[in-house]
Amino acid sequence: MNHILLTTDENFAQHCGVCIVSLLKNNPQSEFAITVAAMGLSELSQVRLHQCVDAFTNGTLKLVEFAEEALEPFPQIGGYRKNIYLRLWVDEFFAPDVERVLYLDVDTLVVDSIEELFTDNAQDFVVGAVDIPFADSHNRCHLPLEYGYFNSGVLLFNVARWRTEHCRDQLLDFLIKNQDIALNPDQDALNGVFYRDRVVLDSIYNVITPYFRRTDYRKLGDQELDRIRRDAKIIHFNGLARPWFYSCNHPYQRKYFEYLELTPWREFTPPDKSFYTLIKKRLRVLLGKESFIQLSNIKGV
Ligand SMILES: [Mn+2]
Repeated sequence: MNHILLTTDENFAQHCGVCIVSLLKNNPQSEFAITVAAMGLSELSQVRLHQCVDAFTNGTLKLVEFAEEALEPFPQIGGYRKNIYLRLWVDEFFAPDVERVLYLDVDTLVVDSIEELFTDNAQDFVVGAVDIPFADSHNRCHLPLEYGYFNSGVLLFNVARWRTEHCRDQLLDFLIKNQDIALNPDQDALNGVFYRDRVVLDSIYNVITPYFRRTDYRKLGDQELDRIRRDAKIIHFNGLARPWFYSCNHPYQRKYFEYLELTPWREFTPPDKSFYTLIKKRLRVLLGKESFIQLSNIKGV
């Protein structure tokens, strides 16, 4: 049984449902116990999330209503909502014998088997995560240059160590000391505190948006770029690349809408959907102005 954590609010409930469907559909050989922690999720969204899981035979769902008071000591930084910190309570959402949990941002799609994340024997880590290439956040996070800076949208938690080493308290301490500089609050804190205790996951487990832009990561070399695009297992629509906006030209937008069809949110229409947006979108490609690459072979059933 593989354990998964997602956190959401009412605004992202639909994307949470899409993410869950992508996970269950593309991992038919694996079984998942999914926990969704949320604050203020409507009755309707709760029912719908259950329907997403019930449509498959390889998953169960536990919904946890998170008590907001627990967030009080955590600083509110920049424009971020405090619910970004919910993932840090991973130890409280699962039974004491659960040792490993995969956290997924709800703006991700799982497009291939992720079983390997749960079957390897690595124990010597607090968290597993994927590097952000060319990140310039080292000074800010007091991070030695020889360590990579990771994205916190996909996190493999060693919950056993999370419990015994009081990791959440260590992060709170970092955040309070660095609240003026921690631009990406949870991510900076996780990097700043656990860089020595991180296992580096292959980039295919968190393929962030720049990988699908034509020029952003060119310095990685064609071979590595092609490999990551071809072998992608988890797509992360981070930054401004929101596939639920019609104007978005991310190559995996099509998959988002395919999985959306399998959820009770299938009636959703993007707020910016219009003939005008369609023409603009097509023109950007025709005129060579589109920053996203066009991919004909994308992953996911
Ligand atoms: Mn994200």
